Amino acid sequence: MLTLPVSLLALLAERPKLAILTGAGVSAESGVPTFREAQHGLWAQFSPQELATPEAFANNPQRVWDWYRWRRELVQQGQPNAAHHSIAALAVQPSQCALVTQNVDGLLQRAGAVEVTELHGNLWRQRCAKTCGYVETVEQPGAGGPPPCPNCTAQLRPDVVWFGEALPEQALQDAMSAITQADMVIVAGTSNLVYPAASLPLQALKMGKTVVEINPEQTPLSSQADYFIATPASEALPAMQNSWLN
Ligand code: BJW
Ligand code: ZN
Repeated sequence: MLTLPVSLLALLAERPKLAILTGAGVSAESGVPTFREAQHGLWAQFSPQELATPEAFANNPQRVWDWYRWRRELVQQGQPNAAHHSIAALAVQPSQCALVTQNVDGLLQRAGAVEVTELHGNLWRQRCAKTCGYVETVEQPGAGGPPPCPNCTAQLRPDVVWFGEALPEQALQDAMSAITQADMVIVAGTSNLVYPAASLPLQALKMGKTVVEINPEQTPLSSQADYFIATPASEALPAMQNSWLN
């Protein structure tokens, strides 16, 4: 059983308002690969320029679509893990604990979380690749190529944020407001390398919030965070949940 630092346990017992920011590491134990890990990360096998940019989709929509279908299949086969369940339990009252994720897998929602700010979109939505504004949710990975937009002549694309694209404005605003309202910001399972998401913990530090990082590996945030818990999220988050709820 993981023992958290005594001073962190004492802080948690005061029931601070929380904001939890998550990244791919939180879903790793559900069998969903991370991006930047040297052995198993998606970017060790695939080129982000060829799969996660608007240019890649324009040049080879079928290739990009096939890759996203495979990613949907992986997520469909996985189940929420102990970290997702703890986060969902912590956020039963969203006014006391706000959730912000970079993940597109929907696993927090499958664990029961109702209000999740998604900074990078969601794999289970697709939208018009042009500007007509059509968007739909899907439940199955789907077969074939990118479907035609029912509203115009374009194709549909995954409703995720690719490199070089702006994050959804409302989601960024909600993330900032989650941090502003929190006393403690928990940053779990992210390499803290992708901006603007990586700037959120830095802003929290500037605002004087207590920042707790959970990651088995060091990141650029680790030396600045108030607490760096070098443990998998599936162990650290249940331990934090116990102290906060009791
Ligand atoms: C565990 C664990 C366990 C493992 N428990 N932990 C130079 C400087 C600054 C910025 C830039 C720059 N050059 C370019 C940029 C901008 C760029 C960027 O930040 N690039 C950096 C890589 C340098 N950013 C953008 O382009 C963003 N847009 C933008 O800036 O727009 C500007 C604009 C404004 C106005 C108009 C137009 C434009 C968009 C970024 C979009 C990112 N998209 C992706 C793909 C989403 C869709 C999909 O999934 O396919 O988002 S990339 C990928 O990275 C994905 C993730 O959400 C994101 C973050 O990754 P994450 O979650 O941190 O995963 P990993 O793999 O990096 O880390 C996992 C961690 O978990 C590791 O640390 C492990 O140790 C840990 N771990 N097991 C706990 N059990
Ligand atoms: Zn359209």
